[in-house]
Amino acid sequence: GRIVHLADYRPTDFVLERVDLTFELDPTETKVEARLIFHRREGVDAAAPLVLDGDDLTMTSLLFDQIELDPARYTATPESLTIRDLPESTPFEITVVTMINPEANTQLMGLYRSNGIYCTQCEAEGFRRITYFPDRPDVLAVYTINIIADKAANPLLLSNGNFLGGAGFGPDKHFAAWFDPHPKPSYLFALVAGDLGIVEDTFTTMSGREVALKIYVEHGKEPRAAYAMDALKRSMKWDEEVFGREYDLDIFMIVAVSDFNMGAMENKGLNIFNDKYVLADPETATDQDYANIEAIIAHEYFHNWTGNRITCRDWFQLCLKEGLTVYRDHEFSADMRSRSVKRIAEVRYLRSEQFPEDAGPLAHPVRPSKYREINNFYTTTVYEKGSEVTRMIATILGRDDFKKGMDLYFERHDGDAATVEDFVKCFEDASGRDLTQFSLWYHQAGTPQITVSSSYDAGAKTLTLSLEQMIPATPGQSAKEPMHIPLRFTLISENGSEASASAISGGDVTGDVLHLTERAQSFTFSGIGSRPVVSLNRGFSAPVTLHFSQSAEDRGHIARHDSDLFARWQAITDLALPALIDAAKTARDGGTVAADPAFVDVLLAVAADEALEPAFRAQALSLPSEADIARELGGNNDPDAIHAGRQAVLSAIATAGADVFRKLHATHSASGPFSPDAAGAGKRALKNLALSFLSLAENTPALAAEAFAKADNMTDLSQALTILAHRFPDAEETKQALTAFETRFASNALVLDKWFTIQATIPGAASLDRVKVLMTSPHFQPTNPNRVRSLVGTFAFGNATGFNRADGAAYAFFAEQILAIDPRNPQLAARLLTALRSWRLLEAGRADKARAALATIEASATLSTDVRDIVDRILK
Ligand code: DPP
Ligand code: ZN
Repeated sequence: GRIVHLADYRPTDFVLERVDLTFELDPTETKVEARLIFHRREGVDAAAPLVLDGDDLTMTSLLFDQIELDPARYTATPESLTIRDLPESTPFEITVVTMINPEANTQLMGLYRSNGIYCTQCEAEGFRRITYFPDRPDVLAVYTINIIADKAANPLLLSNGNFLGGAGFGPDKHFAAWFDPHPKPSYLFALVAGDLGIVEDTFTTMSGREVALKIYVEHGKEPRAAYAMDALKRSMKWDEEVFGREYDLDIFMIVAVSDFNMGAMENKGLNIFNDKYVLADPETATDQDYANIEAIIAHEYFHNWTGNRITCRDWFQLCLKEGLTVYRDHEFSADMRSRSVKRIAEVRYLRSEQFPEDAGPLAHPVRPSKYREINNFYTTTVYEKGSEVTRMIATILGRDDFKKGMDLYFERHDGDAATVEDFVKCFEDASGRDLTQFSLWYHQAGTPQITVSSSYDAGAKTLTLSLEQMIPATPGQSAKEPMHIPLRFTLISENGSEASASAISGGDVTGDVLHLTERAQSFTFSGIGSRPVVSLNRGFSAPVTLHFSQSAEDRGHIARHDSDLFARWQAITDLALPALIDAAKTARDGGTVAADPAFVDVLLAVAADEALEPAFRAQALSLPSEADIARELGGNNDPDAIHAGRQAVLSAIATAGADVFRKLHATHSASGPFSPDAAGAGKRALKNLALSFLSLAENTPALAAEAFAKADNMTDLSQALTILAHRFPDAEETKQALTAFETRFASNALVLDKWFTIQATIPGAASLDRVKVLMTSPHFQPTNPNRVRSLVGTFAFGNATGFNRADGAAYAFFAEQILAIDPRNPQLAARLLTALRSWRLLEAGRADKARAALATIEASATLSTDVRDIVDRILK
């Protein structure tokens, strides 16, 4: 594929006025008739041809104003349709007929069949696999859709917008017509046909309109859609209350399908979901599943305004809809749940997924300036860092001006295909602030590294905070400009209260936000009576890495006293990381790991503190992950040593805290009836962590086996199974539990994904053979992305010791898998392959073997553009 550059953007030569599509659905021979009305854009050369995008298309007929077009006037290939000699200014109609094969569409882009259901996925460039079209987000048109299909097999015929009507069509078929009055780009088109069950409800909007809500799932699964429906109604209400956004059609539909490359898709009025993010009940869904469903239902619904009403001018602007919409769904979940705990989870995810991306060969700016395959830019940088950038705008402007800016954005750009510059301008205009320097966040890749030191002058009663920012070089960007970094802070005095300064010099400070704008900058606070402890980047106000050599005492002080729970958790993490790094080094040198008793004391005090919410305590007890440690070590890494060191620290905590954990487990085991809410989830998380530590302290599978037998919900059940499998992989209890789980959920593919994941992530070199055996299980379907991700994906992303076994056998296996998946589903293969993005941080032996595996992929002559793009960049 060729490289697309942002700098080359220009509008289309022809304006698309309207779109009429007629689908005659057939599993292998679907006929698509597209009637497209265009006119030449003013000022465009009269000789310019109309060039439409295609992907793997077969055209059977082409009419111009309803008359067959002279073959001399057009050129059709599977990838494009070019039509010449077109009218200078009058509108004209092109009628194209293409034949497509939904059954054979294993890429899951365009129109395909999943479990007998016809469905579509058009973002980013799937529509061109349906018909020839100006398939780009700045081409907005009004669509009318006709669907004709066999009536018995497809009682349901759905598309975007409002239902116009339907009737019989010959003896066995019927048709339905849909009209979407909102102009939209092709990536938001959707069609669904088949036989599904339905859950219905209504929502009355703030202006009093009644909206019909419909969630379609496989027959028999209707009860498992209740939580999704509840989350949808809460999302609709929240968007009215917090962002003033009302829904704009008479009907809102969600369809759950079992084969889906992504989480979900925000098609106008007809969201299509990976069923994993719709279906839940206590018996089959974990608390994490419930939280994901709530967040993703909200995310896709919020796209109706941030994405659909205001869309992107081009795919370089992807963060305009994704970063902003992630920010909105984060705020929603924070309002529905515990804000601090939600923030901790977000930051954990950002650090474990986005920071490595930003530090490796795939690093790219939040708004990239070039791409070879847009599918490879649905990244944590665009989504998660994009959300952080939006959050920083809110932090810099403050709540009121941020709201004014959002209101202005909705007012000014409704109906537009907008850019990041348009978005930022709204906040500048609303607040009067200059965001020029701030905008570097969109353009410079790499996680800023901030070095901080503080010094207190008792005589002068001043505290000086010196900061220096460094943005590491990233592919294509060697030199970086200093950025505008908003850091929330407080000064905590000896007695734990927050000290206030009478004056500040050296830089801009607004409220509790310190604005770092220079490469190096010192802020002096005066009127400080005694040496305070500085708590910096509270709430993770900026997505940066702080290098602040605070003493363990100071960190302990923050961990005990900060009024920001996030900052307390961060302080515990800052205490834990050096201990875990030491442990990894000691384990590597063959020494005996000893955990710092002071750190263990802080941790156990938090665990036992009944004044703190259980979910927070669970977060504190979930030490930094092996990936966190590897990132911090930053090179020459040995995953076995990291794992062994971390396990030794966990054992030390378990032994020292056995009584605390026994009590926690007992207290929270006798919980009342199941509720998926945040409070219930927090208690279960704490209880299960206590069980895990206790099992370690007593070194017996008996406790987890008992918990497995008693569990009355999937969270407890899967946690007990995880403890058994990960800590006691060879125990008889573990074998029995794995078999019992498999038998009990044999007909529930989504639950069996957990069974695959738990086994694929058992630490140690033996897991490779386990994964190979599991791939031969009748439950494993190699064409289903959820199955592949839960087995091969979690092995590669979530099993550092197994995937990185020293002999390189897992890399070779992985390369084979990528090469096998790629011809079927390039998007899935490319996404999996990113698991090797940090191979250069491994010690030399493993790094060589990883490179060799990557080289076998690169050597294939038939790679998709998706995989070619990733492998080239990873090896560069
Ligand atoms: N636009 C989808 C989402 O993130 C993904 N294609 O919601
Ligand atoms: Zn999205």
